[in-house]
Amino acid sequence: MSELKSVLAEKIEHHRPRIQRLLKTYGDHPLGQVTIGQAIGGARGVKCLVTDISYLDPMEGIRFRGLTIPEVFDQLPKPPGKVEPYVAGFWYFLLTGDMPTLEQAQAVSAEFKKRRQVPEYVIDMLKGMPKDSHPMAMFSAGILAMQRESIFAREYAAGNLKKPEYWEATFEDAMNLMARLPILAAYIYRIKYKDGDIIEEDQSLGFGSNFAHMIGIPEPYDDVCRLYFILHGDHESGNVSAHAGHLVASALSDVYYAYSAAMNGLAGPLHGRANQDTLGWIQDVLEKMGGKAPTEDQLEKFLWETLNAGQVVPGYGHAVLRKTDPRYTAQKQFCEHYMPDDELFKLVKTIYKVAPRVLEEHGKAKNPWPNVDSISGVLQWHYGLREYDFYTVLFGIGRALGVLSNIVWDRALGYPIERPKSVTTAMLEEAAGIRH
Ligand code: HAX
Repeated sequence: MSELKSVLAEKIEHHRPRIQRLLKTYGDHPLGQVTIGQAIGGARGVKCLVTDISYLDPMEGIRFRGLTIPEVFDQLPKPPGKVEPYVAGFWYFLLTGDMPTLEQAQAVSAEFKKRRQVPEYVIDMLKGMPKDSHPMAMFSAGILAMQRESIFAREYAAGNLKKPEYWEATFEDAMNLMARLPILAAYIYRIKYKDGDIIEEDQSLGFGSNFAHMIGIPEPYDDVCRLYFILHGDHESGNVSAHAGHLVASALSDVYYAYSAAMNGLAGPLHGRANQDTLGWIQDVLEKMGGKAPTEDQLEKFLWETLNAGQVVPGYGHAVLRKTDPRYTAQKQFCEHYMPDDELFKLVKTIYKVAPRVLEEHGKAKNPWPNVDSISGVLQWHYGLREYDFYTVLFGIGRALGVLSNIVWDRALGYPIERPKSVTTAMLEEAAGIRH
């Protein structure tokens, strides 16, 4: 058994009685009331999911396993000579809640290397997809195609697993899928945009570096990748991708089914695709300006045009956050340090000066501040990844860190199949005392 798995096994043994006690002794304790507004309004704020992987405070932003973003980046071990930490170390941290040592991070990195072969039939299938398929459709299809590799599905069907052991087969699946996602994504990139001219993996390189190598972009793009994957790792459990993954897995569907479903949710313009749309919006503005950067007044006009056309300003607003997303701030700091003169970055900063004011005046968005997606594409563009419909796939690689950690824990703690109750409109009217 790997060290990560045995540490995890210990944590799980320790955690199980806490959940059992809460359920048995305090199961009827209320956590709040659900209002009619929440039932109609996408369950906003309803507390009915449990996770210890991350917590999102509306004012402070995300904490991973109790640590803020700067604390996580400060404490995670880094590959020698690199600026950004091991993604494998972050996976260790999310799964166990323990900050790994350099050796522990490197051990997980080595384990990922052993598991990262994407089967040939997946590559053939991707090559057979129409050229104009969205890369997220290719990503989701590639993950789903690998379902036949699931150890959990095979062992479960053979009747070999007892409930307390479900997590172990799920952990093996999660390790395999996690290791393969960057490889799958790189294949998609090369097939879709580079005429199928595939760059083979390099066993001397880890999760982020090998991805950068297979995409075909030199250093320091590997650091950008590690930063990007970690920042997008998790955002507690209620967002569409995390929730979709949890929901599908709750039916004891394996991680391939569950993560493919999560990616279908991430592909939506109100969720992960906002990073693609942000770059698209900025490019539109530049095109209308004949390539010149707009002034603040001109930007204000473009923002109003977008809003008056009934569209959202991509990269702004959030369902939970009520201030600037610290994931935006972390990327901004990277840009300030490594690419302060980049024209697009300057434009993103100008948008930051104007958009919150315009959104406030517009009066609809509860949060006029930028989220993670308003800046992430600028880094990619700067370092040479300019096919911006691919950006959500990058998000999808990172998001697996949180979603798959959660699914391993869901299995370990025996969380049941999810099944909230629906009501009819007439029942809501009756509850409100409305008479027809
Ligand atoms: N531009 C214009 N209008 C916006 C807006 C924006 N950026 N953000 C919210 N609104 C509007 C909503 O569309 C809604 O309008 P209606 O009443 O007409 O339906 C109203 O303001 C209230 O919405 P809200 O309560 O503030 O926000 P929601 O919780 O409903 O939605 C969203 C949160 C992130 C989906 C929303 O802010 C949005 O559409 N933002 C733009 C897209 C985006 O950046 N998405 C990525 C979010 C981060 C993420 O998940 N990344 O994956």
